[in-house]
Amino acid sequence: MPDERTSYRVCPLCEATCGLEIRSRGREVVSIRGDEADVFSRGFICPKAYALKELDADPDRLRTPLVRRNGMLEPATWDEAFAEIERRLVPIIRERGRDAVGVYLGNPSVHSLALSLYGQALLRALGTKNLFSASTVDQMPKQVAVGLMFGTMLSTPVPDLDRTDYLLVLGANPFVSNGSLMTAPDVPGRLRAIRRRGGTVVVVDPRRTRTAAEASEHHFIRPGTDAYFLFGIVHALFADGLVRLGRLAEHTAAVEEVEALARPFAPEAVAGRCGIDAATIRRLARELARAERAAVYARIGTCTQEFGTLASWLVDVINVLTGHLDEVGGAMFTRAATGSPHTRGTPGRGKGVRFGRRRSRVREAPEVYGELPAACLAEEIETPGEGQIRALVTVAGNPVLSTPNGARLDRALASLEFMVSLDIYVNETTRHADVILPGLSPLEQSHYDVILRQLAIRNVATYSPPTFDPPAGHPSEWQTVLRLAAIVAGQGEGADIAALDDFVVMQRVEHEVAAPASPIHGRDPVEIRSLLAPRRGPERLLDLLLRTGPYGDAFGANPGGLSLAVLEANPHGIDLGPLEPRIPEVLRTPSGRIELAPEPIAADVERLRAALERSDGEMVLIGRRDLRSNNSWMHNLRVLVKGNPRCTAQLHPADAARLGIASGELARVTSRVGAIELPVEVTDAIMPGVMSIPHGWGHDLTDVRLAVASAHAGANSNRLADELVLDPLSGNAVLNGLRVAVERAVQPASP
Ligand SMILES: Nc1nc2c(c(=O)[nH]1)N[C@H]1C(S)=C(S)[C@@H](COP(=O)(O)OP(=O)(O)OC[C@H]3O[C@@H](n4cnc5c(=O)[nH]c(N)nc54)[C@H](O)[C@@H]3O)O[C@H]1N2
Ligand SMILES: Nc1nc2c(c(=O)[nH]1)N[C@H]1C(S)=C(S)[C@@H](COP(=O)(O)OP(=O)(O)OC[C@H]3O[C@@H](n4cnc5c(=O)[nH]c(N)nc54)[C@H](O)[C@@H]3O)O[C@H]1N2
Ligand code: SF4
Ligand SMILES: [Mo]
Repeated sequence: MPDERTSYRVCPLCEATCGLEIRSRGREVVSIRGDEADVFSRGFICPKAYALKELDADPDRLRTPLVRRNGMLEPATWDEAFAEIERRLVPIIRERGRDAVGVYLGNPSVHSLALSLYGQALLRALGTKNLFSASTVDQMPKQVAVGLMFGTMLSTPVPDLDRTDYLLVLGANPFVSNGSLMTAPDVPGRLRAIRRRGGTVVVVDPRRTRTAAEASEHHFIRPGTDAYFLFGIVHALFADGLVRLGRLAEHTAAVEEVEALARPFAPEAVAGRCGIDAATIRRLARELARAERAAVYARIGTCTQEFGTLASWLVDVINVLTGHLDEVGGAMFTRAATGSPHTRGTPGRGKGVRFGRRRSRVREAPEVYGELPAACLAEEIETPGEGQIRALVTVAGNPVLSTPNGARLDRALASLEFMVSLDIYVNETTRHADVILPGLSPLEQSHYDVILRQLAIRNVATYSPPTFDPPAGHPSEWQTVLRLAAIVAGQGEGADIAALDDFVVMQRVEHEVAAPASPIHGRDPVEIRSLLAPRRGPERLLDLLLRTGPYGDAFGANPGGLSLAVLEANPHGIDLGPLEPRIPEVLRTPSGRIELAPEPIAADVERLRAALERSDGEMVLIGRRDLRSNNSWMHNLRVLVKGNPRCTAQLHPADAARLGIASGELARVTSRVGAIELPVEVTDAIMPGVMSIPHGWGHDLTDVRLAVASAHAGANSNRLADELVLDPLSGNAVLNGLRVAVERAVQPASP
């Protein structure tokens, strides 16, 4: 019997970055526990981490490429799979141009070290304008708002959780999600600590969530109306003389413009629309302004809605107006070890961001950060003409379940000439692929959260080597990505991957030494590359990022600074300290100031004002998350799906009585685009007139190879979400606040 071994790694499943202690024997996982010595998580984990053992062993997780032959996906060798891609994809590019190939990047491409570092190489090689990602069913409104206000797509202030005394939370349920755009292990513990030290947590949500239940106070809000509520606070801050910019005054532009924009939104004017009374809005404004250390934090409920960008913007407007932005205990900017767009370039000034440099072909939706709205994907596949998508590459995504009007996209995918998926399952999306290239088990990959650590509430760096070697002959995902890049670049399926990797690194090194603000500016790129030897792949790129980052050793210029070798010697992570004030240095706007009323956002306020008197439909739909679920893709693990069904429609008792539906009975829910049936759960934790259905379910489609998930199929809430309704500034889908009709379904005959 092989010896038992203990190794440490960071959990890659959500944004919380918890440290794990993994005991293994040979290729077998013996146990998974929280790593008590992890400098950030101190032993905290959630039930999903244990499921890594089952994910690693899941017989449905793909171990070999699949190639479609006579209509069936069949196992193939890696060479056969790449040959098939070359044979089918290259002629499409040659005959119809690069835009004929669409790309969809899913959520795990942000969590995977390989995909976050090498994804760009594939996109560059492909050169398509038809790029889509899960960002436009998620946080794009926040990225648009902070880009315009502070200058880069990742200039997102994060609440300084461990030092704040007052936190206003909207549209987030971190007791379940473990936090988002706010990387921190054990957010529940950190929120409880705020109250324990005498502070206040206020939650605004149409549902009394677990986070709300543990807060100091909770207010129901009508879905989609956060911008009204937040403008009400802004109005009150000005009207009651509570605006106090402090140190930020000289760094902030357009404060008077914000005051003017807020004029139609007095608390009394918005109270009826958002369902929170004017006195409460005024009191919260006052409490926020008077608290010494306070922050407003909002997440997906405020992004995936009709006024997503406005709501996301107003959150930081309030943080600025109350003097809490960039202050200890307020909303602060991370300084990540690998650097970020706001640690590079000239401190305090930059190019800012621009959108709409081109538009989507069919709906003319503006491009945002180089992407088109995921909600446009189906129409770009279906609509003939120059630039029509005829082939698709999906990378770690399941848009049939995660993007609006999933049924339409499902049909569109079936009409493609060719589809390649990088994925680990045959699921609702990848069942349409002609070739599937499997990634590895999370335990067979190295890990570093290059992106999430840029949004962390502390500056922390942790590297995890692979726990197990990949199976013989199974390439790491960065190698798969590079091989695919070589094929679409016309270099053939037999290209030299090591040489390509050298090329990718050399490009980055040359970029660094050419950048005036880089700590290795002017150095010899060949010397730098030799100092990175003998590393390869993601480790080499990560080492480069760390050594040129804000704490880096700068290849000798800053002795004792960070490098990958230092992280390797510290498997429980390195704590680089709490967040520190960074204004003005962090700003990258052309003016060098905080743009409090960016022109595109100010122009959108009229749309909000025009809808002030509008009334909602009788029932509106919102989403929710579950602790033992992760978007669409972990339902094949028994430990996570056992017990009561999770995919239920929550309904207030008054609505249930009116509709004549009892708990456990099936409801039929209909929207403009479709209908689903699912069991009802009657609960007074939800606001009257609102129904909550989680997304990521609906595993009952033919040809998926998910034995466990299919037996716990649930219904796909995105069969209801309307692909034609977007937040106009960000192109983000509207997944919350959707009008639906609800009735009691014809009940199945009892057995
Ligand atoms: N109605 C509604 N819809 C929503 C949301 C909502 O709140 N309501 N939330 C939205 C949000 S926030 C998000 S992020 C999206 C998620 O949307 P997607 O990213 O499209 O979907 P996921 O369910 O995360 O699917 C991830 C895929 O990656 C695969 N995968 C996992 N690990 C790896 C790996 O290491 N390599 C590769 N190649 N593949 C891997 C899985 O098998 C799965 O197919 O859903 C969105 N959709
Ligand atoms: N267990 C688990 N953890 C996850 C995930 C998961 O699927 N499962 N997904 C991960 C991903 S990809 C993401 S992006 C994050 C998301 O992390 P969170 O943003 O915390 O996501 P949710 O738990 O869906 O919380 C959203 C809340 O918004 C509320 N809401 C809906 N509409 C509105 C509205 O109009 N206004 C307001 N104020 N509230 C509204 C909902 O009732 C819900 O409580 O979670 C991540 N973590
Ligand atoms: S909270 Fe997130 S990172 Fe932490 S153990 Fe759970 S899934 Fe993993
Ligand atoms: Mo997400």
